[in-house]
Amino acid sequence: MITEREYKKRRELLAKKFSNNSIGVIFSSQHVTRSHDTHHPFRQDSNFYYLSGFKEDNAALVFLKSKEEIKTVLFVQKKDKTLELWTGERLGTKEAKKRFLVDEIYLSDDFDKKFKEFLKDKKNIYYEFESKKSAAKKVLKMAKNFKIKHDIVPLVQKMRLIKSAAEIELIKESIEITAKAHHRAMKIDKKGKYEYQLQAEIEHEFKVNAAYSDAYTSIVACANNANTLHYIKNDKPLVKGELILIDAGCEHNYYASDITRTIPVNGKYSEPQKELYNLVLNTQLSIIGMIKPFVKRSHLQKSAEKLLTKGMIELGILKGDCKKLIKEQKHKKYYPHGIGHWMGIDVHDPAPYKDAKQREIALQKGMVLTIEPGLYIDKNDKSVPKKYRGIGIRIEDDILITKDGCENLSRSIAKTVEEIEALSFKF
Ligand SMILES: [Mn+2]
Repeated sequence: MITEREYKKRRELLAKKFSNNSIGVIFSSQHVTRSHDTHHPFRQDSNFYYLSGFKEDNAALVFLKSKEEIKTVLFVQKKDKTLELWTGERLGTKEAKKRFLVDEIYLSDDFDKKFKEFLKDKKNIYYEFESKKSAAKKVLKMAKNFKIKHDIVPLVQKMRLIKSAAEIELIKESIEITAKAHHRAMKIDKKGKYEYQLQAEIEHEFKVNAAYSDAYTSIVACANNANTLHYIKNDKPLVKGELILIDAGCEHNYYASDITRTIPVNGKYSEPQKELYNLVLNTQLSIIGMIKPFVKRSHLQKSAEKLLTKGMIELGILKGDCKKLIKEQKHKKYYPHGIGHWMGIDVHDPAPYKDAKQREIALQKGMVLTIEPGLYIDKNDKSVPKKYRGIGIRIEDDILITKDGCENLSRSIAKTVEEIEALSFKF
C-alpha cells in the first residue's frame, strides 16, 4: 500500500523541480464514451494517481511555488446526493481534508475562479502539454499570456522510473494474480474450445482475485495467429497439435503485470515446436542473466538479436554469417520487436529511455522492465523449413533491477517445456 506520506513526498519532489515563482497543475482523467450513453469504466490518469492516489474524476492538483514555500492544492467534486445515488459515493472536501496531506482543498466548481487568483503573481506555468482532457485545454487558454511554459508530464514520468518498496510490493501482487491466470490456462481442458474461451478463463482468474481489469487487451493466439503481434480478435478455434501464445496481465491496485507464455493446445510440444521454444527460452534466460545496474537496454537488445540469429542459423531458418545477417537486419523478419519495456502503473510505463542529453539511461536499482524475446515464423514463409512454419513464440517475464543484479518477479510461472507439460491438460 502506498501511504499518504509517500504521495506527499512525491508531490514535494515534483514541486522542487519547478522554477521559483511557479504554478503547476495536473488533472484527473475524464469519463470516456463507449457508445451512445454508455461509458468505458473510469480509470484514473496514471500521473495524477501517482501524485495523489485519488480515484475520482473531476479533480485537479495544483502546485504553488514561491521563494518561501511550496503549497499543494487539491480540487475535488462536491457531495451530491442525487448524483451519488447513480454513480457512487464521492469523498467531498470534508473527508478529503482528513485523508490527503495537502495544504488546501477546494471544490472543482471553484477551480476557474481560484486558478485565476493563483495565476496572478506567477511567472512559470507547468501543465500537461498536448492533453486531451477538456480541463487541461481550458487551462491552456487561461495561461495564454504566460511567457514561460513547461510540460509537467515528463517530470512525473521520470519520477516513475524508479519504483519504491511499496510499489514493488504492489507489482508483485499483480503478478501473483496473473501467475494464477496463466496456470489456469495451462491446466484446463482445451479440447474443442476457442481462443476467446481461454481468454475468459484467464480474465475470470483476474476478476475473482480482485483485479477488476486487465492491464491491456489479452492476446490469445493459436498457431499462425501468434505471428500477428497484436492479435486481439481471439475468435479462432484451438487446434490440437498447435501452440497458443498467451500475452495477458492484470491490473491490480493500479499496477500492471505483463506476462507471455506459449503453451501447447493438447499439453505436449512437438519436436520442432520444442526446438524453437528452447531457442527463445535460452535466449530469454541468458538476457535475464545479464541484467544488473549500469547495463543498457540496447545491449540486451543486441545480445538477444545475436543469440536468436545464431540459433536460427543452427535450425536452418537463416543462412549465412551471423554478423552479416544482423548487419543486413535479416533477423528482423522473425524477431521484429524490442526486448522489453518499463512497467509499473502502466503496462508500457511511459518513463524515459533517454536522459536530457539524449543519452540512453542505464539500468538502475528499482527499475522494472519486461524481458520478452520472441520468434515468429509465418505459415507461408517458404524460405524456412516446413516444420517450423506457422509457429509464433514469445516468452515474457517482469524483472526488477536490484543492487547487484536482478529479480525475476514472475519466476513462479511455469516456463520450461517440462514445467508447462507437467501442468498442462493432455489429450
Ligand atoms: Mn510486454
